[in-house]
Amino acid sequence: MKKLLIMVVALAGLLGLTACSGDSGSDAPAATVRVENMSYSPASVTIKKGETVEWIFDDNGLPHDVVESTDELFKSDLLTEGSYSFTFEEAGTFDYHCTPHPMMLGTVVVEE
Ligand SMILES: [Cu+2]
Repeated sequence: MKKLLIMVVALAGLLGLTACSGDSGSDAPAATVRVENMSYSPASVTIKKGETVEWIFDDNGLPHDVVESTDELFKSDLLTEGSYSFTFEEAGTFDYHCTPHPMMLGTVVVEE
């Protein structure tokens, strides 16, 4: 009986942990860009000021990065997997590219 109680408590703890980690709330990205097949997909996203874009790297081990083209406002590491996020605090149109593959181009439009 005592064993069962411990199991229930452990299970509740596990569920609580899961709910907590899944609830990233206001930090959840407003737009997600997949970096795959030598391109950004979608190549252009539109968000509002203060929102976050998340790039997910998944191109069969091929390394890519995400670098803002005018003055490197944002710049990820070269990544073969995982993700990179940037929160845009000002409105504008931000073009970006991939360092090893300059033909890979993307745009983030940030509205007021
Ligand atoms: Cu690339």
